[in-house]
Amino acid sequence: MLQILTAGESHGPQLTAILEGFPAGFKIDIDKINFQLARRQKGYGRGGRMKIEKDEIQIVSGVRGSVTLGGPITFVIPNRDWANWQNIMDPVKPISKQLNLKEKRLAYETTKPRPGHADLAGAIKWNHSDLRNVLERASARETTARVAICSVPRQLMEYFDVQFASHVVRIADVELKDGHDISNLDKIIKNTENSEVRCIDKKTEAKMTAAIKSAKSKRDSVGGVVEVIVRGLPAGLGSLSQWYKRLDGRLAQAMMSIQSVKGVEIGLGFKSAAMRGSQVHDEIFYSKSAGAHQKNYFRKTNNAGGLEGGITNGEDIVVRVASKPLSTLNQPLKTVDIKSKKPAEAMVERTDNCVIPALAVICEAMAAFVVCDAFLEKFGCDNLREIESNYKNYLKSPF
Ligand code: EPS
Repeated sequence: MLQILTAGESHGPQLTAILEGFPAGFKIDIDKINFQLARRQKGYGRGGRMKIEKDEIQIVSGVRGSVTLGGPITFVIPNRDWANWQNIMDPVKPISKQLNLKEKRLAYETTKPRPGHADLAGAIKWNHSDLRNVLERASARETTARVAICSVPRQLMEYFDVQFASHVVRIADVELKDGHDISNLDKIIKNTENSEVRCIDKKTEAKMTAAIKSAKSKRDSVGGVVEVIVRGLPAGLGSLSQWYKRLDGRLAQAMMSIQSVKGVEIGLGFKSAAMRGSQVHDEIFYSKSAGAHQKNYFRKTNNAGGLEGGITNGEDIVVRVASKPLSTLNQPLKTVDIKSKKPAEAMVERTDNCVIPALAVICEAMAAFVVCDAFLEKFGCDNLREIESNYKNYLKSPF
């Protein structure tokens, strides 16, 4: 079983990520990991923090000469912003007595929880009177660690010819027209890398950018929807034998765990509820050209999003993920001061206006982790040689 753990506060010295259960003997490409981190940092609507950070990993365990050893793999990503927070966030020393005005605000104006944020729920849970003790870990800064560590399973999947792509299909009320063509993944990848909102259509891109700009001018934030596509996975990953083994459920949990996410759909998703069975289900065909990874069975439609019975059917996995607008607002909503219990305005922290382009990259990373876990379940997880041989046998075996 593949597992990831992350640690670190948003303004602490570093983020740490551990990957357990990854096979030995796989050569990882460090530049490709840092490339994923750079993709996550981009996007129109990001705030001031991204001008400070330049995320890059340091590998501290589980790898020797770029080749995985079989033990836990640990990455560390230093927070450059830490230099500005040492007086407040030191893991050992109490908050410094010599703070400037800005530091004082960051250290002590932390009793007015933001509606929609983890502030209040986390404070009640852990009995914290200082909301910074909650928000530092709740922060989506944590997704840096996820994207970094999930690049390793992603590279393994790419080695087995699996492709990952994503694009933004909605920002606020601007939506990419339904029925967009996802047949050419290379084109999607190229177009999204050249778009500051990761949208494949230039006209929609302009409208999305305008929606972010307009919200920003009103000191507001916007949410959106991203679509992730995973192509080339063999049929038969995941299982229907138990609820927790179903791959659609595992993907949904991974996506829902990303900060701000409020909805996940697979394939047609919610739309299928309003349609008839005859319109929804993907008819089955057989052709030698369909590919050994799906035993030559194929579909002309993919409303199921590549998953039936919680198991891959060899078609593209298509997952859509919806995020609410960020909850840190420069025009604060009403709240209650947890110290005085009096009505107040929610605290204001530096923030982004839109993180939907980054969400696309984070969702790709989580998808890579989940499908790699299922792949290793089926084809072995101790060493690359064994996995390659099992996979080759699977491709050759007739069905
Ligand atoms: C975040 C608030 C902002 C974001 C941060 C997530 O950080 P700061 O409070 O330092 O301005 O920039 O995202 C990242 C740092 C990142 O790397 O994505 C929040 O409250 O979730």
